[in-house]
Formats: sequence, structure tokens, C-alpha cells
Amino acid sequence: MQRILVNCALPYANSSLHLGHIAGSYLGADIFVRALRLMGEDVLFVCGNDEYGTPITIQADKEHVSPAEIADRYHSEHEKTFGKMQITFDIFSRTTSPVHRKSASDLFLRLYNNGFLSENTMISPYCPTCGRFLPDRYVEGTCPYCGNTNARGDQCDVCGRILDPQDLKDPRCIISGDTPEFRETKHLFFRLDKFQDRLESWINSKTNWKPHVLEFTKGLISGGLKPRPATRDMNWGIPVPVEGYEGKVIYVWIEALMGYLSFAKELSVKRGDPDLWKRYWEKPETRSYYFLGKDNITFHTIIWPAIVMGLGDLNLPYDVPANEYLEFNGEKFSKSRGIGFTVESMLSAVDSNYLRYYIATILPENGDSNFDIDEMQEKVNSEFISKYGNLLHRVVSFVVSNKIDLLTRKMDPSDQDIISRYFQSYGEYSAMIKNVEIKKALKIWLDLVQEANAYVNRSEPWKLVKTDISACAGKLYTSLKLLQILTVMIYPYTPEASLRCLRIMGFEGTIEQAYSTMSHESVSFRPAVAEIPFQRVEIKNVNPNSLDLTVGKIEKVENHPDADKLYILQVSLGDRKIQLAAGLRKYYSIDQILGKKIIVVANLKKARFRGMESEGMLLAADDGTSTHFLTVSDSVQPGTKIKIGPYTFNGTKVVTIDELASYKLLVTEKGEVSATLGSTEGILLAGNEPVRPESPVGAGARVR
Ligand code: B3M
Ligand code: ZN
Repeated sequence: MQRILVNCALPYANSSLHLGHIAGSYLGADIFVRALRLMGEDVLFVCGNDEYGTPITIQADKEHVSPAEIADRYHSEHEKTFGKMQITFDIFSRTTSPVHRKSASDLFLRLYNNGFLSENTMISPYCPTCGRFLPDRYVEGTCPYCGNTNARGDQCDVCGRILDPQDLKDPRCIISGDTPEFRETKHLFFRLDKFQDRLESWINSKTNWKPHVLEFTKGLISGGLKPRPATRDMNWGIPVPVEGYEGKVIYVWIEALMGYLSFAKELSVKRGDPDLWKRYWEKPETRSYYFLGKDNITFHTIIWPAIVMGLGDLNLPYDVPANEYLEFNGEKFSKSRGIGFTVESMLSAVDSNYLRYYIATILPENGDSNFDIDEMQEKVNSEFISKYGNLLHRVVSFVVSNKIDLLTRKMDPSDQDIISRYFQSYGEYSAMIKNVEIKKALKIWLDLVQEANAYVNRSEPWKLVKTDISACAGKLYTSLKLLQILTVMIYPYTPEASLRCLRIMGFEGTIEQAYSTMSHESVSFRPAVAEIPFQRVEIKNVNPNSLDLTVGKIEKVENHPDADKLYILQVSLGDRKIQLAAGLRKYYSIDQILGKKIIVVANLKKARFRGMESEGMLLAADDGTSTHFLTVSDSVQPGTKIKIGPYTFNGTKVVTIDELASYKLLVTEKGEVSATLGSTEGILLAGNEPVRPESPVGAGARVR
């Protein structure tokens, strides 16, 4: 028995999980863990949320809530999403947990005492108005390379260059808008340079790693490693446990990596076995795997190993089988740019077993891969359902309807051939799984499914049933044996569906028993009813967006008592009424808008405008000189949802004004409103009618 620790990159608790996350690390890890456990290995599977650092504070600032509120919200959301995806960690903790706070602080101190953290100064942006140092991402300005006026202090999104805040021309603080000063500040630097030689020889001993991970890491090491700042001037994080660093926190990347260790300790306490973690972290025969996407490689193949070396006596990563990117129509999944799908939106359209199956067939294990809804439908229907599910159903329903007694079987000696071929393939499959070639292993399964179909077809039990009932039972028994093996093999990929299949086959045991009796000839199958295992999928209207755009009717208009640009509108959305603040007073009189149809962003975070609540926003086109609200003809009922292509704008979760701003809505030449969502470019429709500005506006006007 091999002892194995599987760690998965900790997702930031600042946004919903999308399919890129699932394909990048979590699904492969879950399949790996389930398969190894079935083979009898001792596996610990650890993950949790990454809840400190600027990714969380920036989201909090946008929404005007505390970072803790963001972390709480996404922690519970991520837990639910993983649950629905059947991704089952032994622990899914969070870096804000007391165990981790103490553990990270202690580990940091140990590194300090071991001489791997040294003080140095750096020049950092400081905002006099906010009275604090600004993290890189809090500074924006003009990119010195391409002139983009909205470049961030860490990177320019237009030309892609990595930047320092000092590189920006006309830098500004994203909170106050004021110009930061550049001040000297002292920090502790992690002495990566001290690990240069040890890392080099360690990495050279790695022969089992994926070439792209190995090459990338070797390149960085041979370029020479330099000390890196390990502390930050901010307060959302774990305080630096060293005197003289008050008001500073451990840099989130250093601290989050330590989460792997903390969470294993936390789990040990939970299980009432406080030393449990030691078996996975200290016993040298334990193998530790880190599943993550390629953008996180450096941290896991250089920084974390260096930290582990600096701590002493802990296991270094055995393998870091990083995946490449999942793309959607040739672009990387990106929430901020509205590319791709959240897991939740996809699960509203497709069963998690099918989604797992399809993603497993396209895991970006050795190169980027593309997610395609039509291909998902096609593969699930023609492979998983037609070849496997239907075969199972054919065999079971034949046994049931002909009341075949499988105990009177006489196994045809020639069936030994196919059974041994199956075991040979099973050997290859398990070797691939152990080598983290999850996608390839699935291909073997599919080949075996084809063979099973051919076997049933050539055995012709429907003929034998009339001539030789015992031979017929033998063939059916062999068919069920093949299905047993296939079901065990597909279990890690589609766990819930596989358990259902075992039950339909009349196998009265656990999946572990199904595994351990694969080669037994005495397994009994007692199918009772020919239940259909799977329904074919027809995927339509998967929302790549989260907006709720609903037709509303203005029922009442009043002037805002304290803001001379705003009206306060009472709007009917059909089944409910809401209040909106709208900046239309300069452009329309009350009579011009009363009773009109408008398009409402109905799931916008509520806001107050000078004391008046607004529960959404109406969409209007703006050409720079005037504003024209969007409308539809009188025949469209309030409550109608706007659509684009096959997608309905019926998002349910609350969106922020920034998320709304990421949707590019523009007036077209024809005076309609175009939008791009994922791969779909189209115009906004209410039923069959295009949405239009109330009066003509020049093409290209922005809709907001
Ligand atoms: N949260 C990065 C990410 O989500 C980061 C991984 C941490 S692993 C310790 O891309
Ligand atoms: Zn640039």
C-alpha cells in the first residue's frame, strides 16, 4: 500500500469557480484520488480557500463590504459547488481558520530563525490620502510601453507586460484617485538564493514530471534565484510574527502555500488523531502530489520546495502534474472578461456526471484544450450514454424480461479471452492513473466499452435464448462481468452514475466490493427492474452570463428630493415592483417617461443615492452628449427576460456595477443593441423584437 498526499491549489475566495478551475486542477485530482483509493492506496486529499491578499480586498472594495464578508460568501459558495461537482476533499478549509493562522505564523518564524528571511528595503507606492502603502494592484496609470491609460501596477492588460507600480506614468491610487508617493519601506525577503543549489539538484532528480513543468522550472532556476519579498504593507492577512514589522502581514503566496500543511494538521485534530498529518508530511515513503494550473507552477516547484527545505524534515513534492489551460473558443476562461462559464451556470444545464465525463475527455494535461458545448453533448450522448449506458440497459432488460437465471450459467471457455484482454487493459489503465494520465486512462475505458458492445452483438443472446438457455445465461453473465469492470473503471470519473449502474445491474455491494471481485467468477447479479440508467442530454440555454435583464414598465416618476439629476421610478417587473434611481432628468420630462417600457438590470447590488434606495438600473445608450433609455414596443409584457442568441439573461446571483461594466453593450448601425457573451455575439431581443434606444443614437454609442 502506498501512502499518498494529494494537495490541490487553493482557490481565491473572491469569485465563483469556473470550468477552468475544474479542468485545471480539481477534477483531475478527484479522479486520481478516487481511483487510487479503490486500488487500496492510503490517500489524504486536502484543499481550502485562499482568503487573504489583494484579490480578496479588491473585490471587497468594489462592493463596499469587508474582506471577511467576501471570504465568507465565497467559502460557502465554493463548498457547495465542489459538493455538486462530486469533488470530495477530506478537508476543505480556509486560510482564515485559527489553525492556519497559528501554523503559518509559527512556520514563518521558523524560517526566520533558520536564517532564511532577511530584512531589506524596497520602494513602494504610498497614498497620502488613504494614509497607507498600496499593494501593486491598487495603483493604476499609463503603461510606459503601450500607452494604455488603465494599466495596473502589476501588469498591463493591453500589452501583457509585467510592471512595477513605479513604471506607470501618472500613477493613481484606485481608492482615492490621488497620486501616490514612492516611499521606502522595509520588508523581510525570502532568501531563495540560498536554495539555488539544493533546488537544482532536487529538480534534476525528477524524471517522472511532465516535460512542460520540468522545463519551465529548470529554466527559472538556471536563470538564478533572487530573494523575494515575503511580507506586505497591508492589514488583511496574517501579521508578521517578528518585532519591528507591526502593521505588516505575511505575503499571501508564502502564507497560502503553508495552508497545505495547516489543513492536514486541522484534519488530524478533527479526526481525533493529532499526529495523523505526520504520516503524510514526514514519512519519506509518502508521495505528495500538487494539482494546479500552469500559472501556479513557480510557486509549487520553486517557492514551496524552498520553504519546505528551509523548514527541514518535511516531504518535498513528489510530483506537480500541472495542467495547461482550458479555453473557450480559443481564449482562456476568464470571469472578468466574461469568457466561459461558471460551474454553477453549467450545472444548471447538465448533470455533474456528464460534465465530469466530458471535461475528463478534454483535460488540458499536455496542452491547452477547448471547451465546446456541442462537443460535450455529442460525446456524452454518443459515448457515455449510447455505448455504455445503453449496453448496460440492453443486457439488464434482456435478463429481466426473459427472467434469465444467471446461476444456471455455463461460461463459454472462449469468453476467457475477452476477460483476460480486459484485465490487461485494466493494468494499463491503472498504470496511467498512477502516472496522472487521467485523460488517456479514460480512452482505454472507452475502447473496452466498444469491445463489450461487439461481444454482446456477436454473442446473440436473443438467438441463444430460444436454443440453449444455459449458454445464453453464460453469455449474459460474461456481459455483466464486463460491465462490472467497466463500471469500476468509470467510477472515479462519474461516481454517482457508476453507483447507480451497479445497482441497476443487481450487484448488491459497494464499489470497493465491485473492485475486489472483478476477477471472481462467482459474483451474483440479480437485476430486478430494467431501469434506464441515463437520459440523453440536450443542452440549451446555458447562460454564460450572470445578468438578469428584465423588461419593466415605469408606473410612477418623482423627482429625487436631494439630487437634481435623478428621478425615482417605481417600476413593475410583472410579478414584482422595484424602485430605481435614474439619471434621466436632464433628458426627459416626467411625462415623456411615465408608462414607458424600459430594460432593467434586475439583479444589481442594491445601492443608495442620497438616501434613496435603488434596486437595479435601467439601461440607456450614451453617445457622449445625451442619454437615450432602451425600450421595446408596447406589446412586450413587463417581466419578459431579454435574450441574446440562445441565452436568456436570467441570472440569479447579485452582480456588482463592475461586473455589469464588463459586458460590452453597443448600439449598432441598425439602431439595435449588440452584446458579446462568450462565443455568442448578437443583439438583445425581447421575444422576437430587438431592444432599441428610445430615440435614434449614433452607431457605437455605449449602453450602460
Ligand atoms: N489562490 C492562485 C489562483 O487561484 C492561488 C493558488 C494558491 S495555492 C497555495 O490562481
Ligand atoms: Zn501596456
